Amino acid sequence: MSDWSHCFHFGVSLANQAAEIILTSFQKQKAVKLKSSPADLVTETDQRVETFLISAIRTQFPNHRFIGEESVAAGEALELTDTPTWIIDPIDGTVNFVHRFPFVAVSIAFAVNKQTEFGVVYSCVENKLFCAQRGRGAFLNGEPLHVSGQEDISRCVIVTEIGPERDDLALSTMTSNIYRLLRLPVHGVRALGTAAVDMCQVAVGGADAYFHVGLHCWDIAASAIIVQEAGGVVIDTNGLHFDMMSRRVIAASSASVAQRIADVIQVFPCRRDDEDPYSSVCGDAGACENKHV
Ligand code: LIP
Repeated sequence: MSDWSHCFHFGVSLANQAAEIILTSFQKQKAVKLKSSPADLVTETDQRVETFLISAIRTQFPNHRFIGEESVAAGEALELTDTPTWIIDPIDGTVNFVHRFPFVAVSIAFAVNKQTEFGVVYSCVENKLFCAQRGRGAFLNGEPLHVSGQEDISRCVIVTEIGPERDDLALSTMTSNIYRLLRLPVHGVRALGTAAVDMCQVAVGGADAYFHVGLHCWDIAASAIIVQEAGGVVIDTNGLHFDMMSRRVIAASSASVAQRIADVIQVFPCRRDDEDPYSSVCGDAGACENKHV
């Protein structure tokens, strides 16, 4: 197994420097632009952080590739190859950042041969740095992490998100999923507004599961390995193998809770991250399985 520790330590250093940029602007007024919907925002700080990260990595590792949220938004192709690739969300929780809601994170993952080697999620207002290297455990500010191990869905706190989609199908699917889980019942449903930090709550054991449909690889690539290295389970909403490009995820304290959530929730159609943006919404029916029956 190749040792990517030098890249990992470089990534942690970059996350700390990115956090300084974010915190410098956190209390200031922000100029906001819209992307895919009135709730999908981007600020100058998002772009500045991503430019800083890519520039620093390119200087250190000129042959590596990148998948960055704002680069993709600017039209760069989204393709995960076998080449060492940095998967970056400069500010996960941009709406929170704009509103000064104190859950914003820089998320940095690193994949080789399409396998994630490490993930770093720095929730910078909280000053909580979550990280994991494949096969070496998960940590919060240097302390080992482990999931709750909860196996009874009725004793779970579940984290999810109402994403930026505002069409009737997506909104009805997301809200009815919350209704169905609460009726099981479960102990509670929570949403922090950042997928990366949401998922890290499962790694900490403060929540027992997280699920979401419609997010992107940069939102969850880092937190997925953090949950896995904390002893958790990460699968697709169809109950099968997790695929960071599918835009669907369930992360849980145990396989039984993950499967129970897969049985209960429904999904809405969304294009895979690596799908041609000009193809039909559900180019791959399997990838966009819609359980509306
Ligand atoms: C955010 C996700 C969150 C979702 C938001 C947004 P961003 O990512 O982390 O789960 O609910 O709508 O997509 O855009 O702040 O990087």
